[in-house]
Amino acid sequence: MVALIIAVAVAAAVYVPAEASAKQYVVGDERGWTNNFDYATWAEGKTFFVGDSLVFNYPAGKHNVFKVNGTDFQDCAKPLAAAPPLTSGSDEIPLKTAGKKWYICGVSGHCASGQKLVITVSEGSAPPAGYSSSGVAMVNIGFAALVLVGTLGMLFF
Ligand SMILES: *[C@@H]1O[C@H](CO)[C@@H](O)[C@H](O)[C@H]1NC(C)=O
Ligand SMILES: [Cu+2]
Repeated sequence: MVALIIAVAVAAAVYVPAEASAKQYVVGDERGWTNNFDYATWAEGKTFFVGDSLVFNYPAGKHNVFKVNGTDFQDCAKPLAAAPPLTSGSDEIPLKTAGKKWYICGVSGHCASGQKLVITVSEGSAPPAGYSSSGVAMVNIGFAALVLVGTLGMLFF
């Protein structure tokens, strides 16, 4: 009986959806988007994938979000002819492409005091090559067989 429970638990653990779902990252977590916060440390250890999104939360009017390039990020310079900043106070930015992404606050002095975020977005967390839906079917069949064997086992032993 214990063996059955273990077998079923293992089968259930194996049977998880293969595709990780898109994540929504609240930049700065409960601190939100603010100055005097270390966003490098916040981003450390996080792996961003295409399809994920960032949410910048702040009191509207106090801050804003400019998407910039690496040079402007280093210099804390607002982009010259780029798109206007996001200003809603709850700005969601979908991560549509892989690569480095840079964001700064355009309010005077804020970027210099740390209100800047750089992340690296990785290609989608798609199933690895060679994986196919038949793999899921096999696991399903295996799981059903386990349940059947387990049920028979309980009847006969
Ligand atoms: C970054 O953008 C600025 C304009 O805001 C531009 O002058 C500069 O050449 C760009 N740098 C790179 C590396 O693309
Ligand atoms: Cu700011």
